Amino acid sequence: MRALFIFASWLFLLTASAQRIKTSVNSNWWFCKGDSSSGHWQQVTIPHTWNAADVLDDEPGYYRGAGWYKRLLSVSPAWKGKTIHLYFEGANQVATVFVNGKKAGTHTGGYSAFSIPIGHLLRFDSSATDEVVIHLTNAHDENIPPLNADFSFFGGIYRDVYLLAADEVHFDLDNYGSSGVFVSTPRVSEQWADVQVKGLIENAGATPRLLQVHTEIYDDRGARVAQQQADLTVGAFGKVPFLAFFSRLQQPRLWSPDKPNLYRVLTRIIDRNSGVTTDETAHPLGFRWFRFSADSGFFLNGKHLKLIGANRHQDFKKLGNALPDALHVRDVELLKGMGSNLIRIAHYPQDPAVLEACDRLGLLVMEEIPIVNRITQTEGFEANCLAMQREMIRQHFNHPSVIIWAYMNEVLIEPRYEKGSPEQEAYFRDVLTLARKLEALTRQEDSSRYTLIPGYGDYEVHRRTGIIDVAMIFGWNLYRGWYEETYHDFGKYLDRFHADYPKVPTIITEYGADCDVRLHTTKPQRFDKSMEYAALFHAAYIKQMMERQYISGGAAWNFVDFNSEYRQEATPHMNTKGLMTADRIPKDAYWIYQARFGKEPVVRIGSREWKLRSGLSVSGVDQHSLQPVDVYTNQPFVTAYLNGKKFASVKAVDRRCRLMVPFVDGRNKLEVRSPQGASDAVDIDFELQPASYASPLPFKDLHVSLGDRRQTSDGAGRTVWLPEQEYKANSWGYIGGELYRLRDSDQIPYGSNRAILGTGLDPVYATQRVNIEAFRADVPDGNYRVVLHFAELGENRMRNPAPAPERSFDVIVNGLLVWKGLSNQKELLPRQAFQTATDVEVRNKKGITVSFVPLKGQTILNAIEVIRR
Ligand code: GCB
Repeated sequence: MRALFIFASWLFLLTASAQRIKTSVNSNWWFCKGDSSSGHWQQVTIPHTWNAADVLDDEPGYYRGAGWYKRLLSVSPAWKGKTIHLYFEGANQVATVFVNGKKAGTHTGGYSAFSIPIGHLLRFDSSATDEVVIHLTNAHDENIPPLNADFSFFGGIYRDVYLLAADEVHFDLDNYGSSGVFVSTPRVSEQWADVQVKGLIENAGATPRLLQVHTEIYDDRGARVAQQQADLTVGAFGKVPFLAFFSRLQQPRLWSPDKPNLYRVLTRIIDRNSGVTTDETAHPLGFRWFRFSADSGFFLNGKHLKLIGANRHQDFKKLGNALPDALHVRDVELLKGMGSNLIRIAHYPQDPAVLEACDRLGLLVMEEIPIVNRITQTEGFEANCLAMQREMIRQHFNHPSVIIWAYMNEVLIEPRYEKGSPEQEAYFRDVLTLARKLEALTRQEDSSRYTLIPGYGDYEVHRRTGIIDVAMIFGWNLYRGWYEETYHDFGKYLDRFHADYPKVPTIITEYGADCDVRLHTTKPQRFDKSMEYAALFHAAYIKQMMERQYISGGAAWNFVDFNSEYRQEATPHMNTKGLMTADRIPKDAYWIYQARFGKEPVVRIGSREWKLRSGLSVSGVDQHSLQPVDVYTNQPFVTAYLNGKKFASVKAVDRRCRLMVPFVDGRNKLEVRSPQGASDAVDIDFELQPASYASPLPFKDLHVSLGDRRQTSDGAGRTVWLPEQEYKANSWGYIGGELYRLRDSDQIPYGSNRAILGTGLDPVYATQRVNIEAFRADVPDGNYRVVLHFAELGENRMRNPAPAPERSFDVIVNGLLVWKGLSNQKELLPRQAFQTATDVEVRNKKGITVSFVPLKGQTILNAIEVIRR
């Protein structure tokens, strides 16, 4: 181990310059999970999380506890006298840093950067190394937000770590993880702009120093447009403020989403005696001004701009929160490519790479600290919240893309106290007190941005508590058409708010619908989690948002599917409201935004990843199946070709062309072209199911999901499950029974919302037919395997589902009793996939009949397969 450590060590060399050196130290760390350092150590590279694997299993829950990291540093003796820090961009959530066995510092909070001075603990001995050890914990702590939220709190040093060495005279390194230099534009117009640069300079040495601060502004093309210098003196171990004010810089090239012209500010500290630069920082600078109006929405640089975009979690398939910078940047590019001009960095500050990309690519940012769902009514909690807000603002102050600082997402929602109880009233009062403190702090830290609190769709509770009046903007997280009834009234909800609060600007901080890319339907319905329902949902929100000028804009929830360990969805442990999958495959909603807001010609075939489809042949024609395919486009019409042959020319309605595609059995090459030449093509494999077994079409293996109106692909491109149909002669289907449906007021209108264990095919098992009498398939004579799938869904409730009442039934296949008394007291375990197969020989055109005979309670069937052997 020791040898490896030495191998892993680094020698930091002093460069000729006296300036600041910042080098990443991501490699060669050793990690040990658990609370003792005697455990098993493994070599890891940062970004790292210890939860990436344990959120992939069937079990709810993930490790919330301690972990240790260690690494050797070999710091050159020449660095003695420098100010040396370890700089962490983020580690979740309480980190204590030790150097050579002594505590260097600690930091609370998993989502902001922090800087720990370590110079005083280093050896500066070329024959010895220094050891850095970090104790980190992501254990729940009532005083640290987030307490409870719909995402997984991955533990680990999941963002870059740097070693930072500055000359003893430097810009303040002890300022909430910020650069210590703050750039602002107090006044901007098309003709001229003022720029202010300020901060503190520290002299960590024992002799007073005569210094000069040199500030330069470079335009987006690299030309220097202004400079200033000021002399100052800093006493021994002292700090002095500096300020550079550039008045009326002429003709600034404005920053906007369309033209994100980025200037740069360079500040340098020069020793007046030696002429040596002792420290230097560079910051982005964007010239823009903006305002929110309660009546007419958002204005940037004097022009009205509807804010359109999405929320973004720092989460990627199999990586958890430990993303390399390139993936952060790519998300911003993908969001921009959707035609957006807005990102809500939710629910916590994110990697600096995100903000840098927003500045560069032109996305307006609202950012917030992770107070989600509830607060703790303690001083400790309050102190942590205030510190987090201060860290966020100081660390990201210089990004021109940021326009809103937010805090407190839906904190009135937690049903901890009985409605109307004194405890609840006291809780509300404490929420308001904390909100006012955060508001005051935010405005004091930064008077150039807006403040915002996001609430949820219970209008009354927000009105009654007075929380709407605290921040400058009120944000609404609205799920009309998802958690509540129809999306058609989402605009009306806001109209009421606007009428009651004519002076409060508003923006839709969230709206979204779950969408599992394996699920498709021609009959979209709330809670079916299909691609098609989510597409309708987003189109409806966009329309109502665009119709109302007072709505500043909206951010869809979420840009990506993300881990939420306690969620039970069609894909358990995931929130699937993303416009993209967890590995960034666009869903149809993404194309809807692109077709509506994208600048380039857009022609996109929807559901392009749905490569294996199935459907019934058109009766009498027996050549093909007619299936709808949506094309999202900003072109007037598209012409469509199937396997090289033109079959339709369709006009766009609301940026969508609906094709009826005559899919043939086997490979289908679908191509669409617009008059301007933009085009798209996909290859789709189609399984043509004979509508009637009397037709000349050959038998195709049948996979049917009962109680289901969706077509489900297995995700691996092998099996496609058809929605149920009622039995018709010469065909197949169920006889008798009804859909498994809601049994209480929680209103889950589709199947069960619980995870099914022992399968990846949760959606197939999550719907069922109850009281079914039989399933018949009039298949041709031959040998078949019949596979039956069951799952005990229990009562259909959002919370605490009760077990289903006792049931037991016989299963008879073509007259043969194959299961005697299949029962939820024995084989059918709660929410556990259960399947059983039986072989049948079909003779004399008798087909297959599977009968379900109740002995006690109701019969059920979740899915059935008929496979030719
Ligand atoms: C919300 C929350 C967000 C959730 C989302 C959902 O209102 O702010 O954290 O993930 O709803 O999907 O339920």
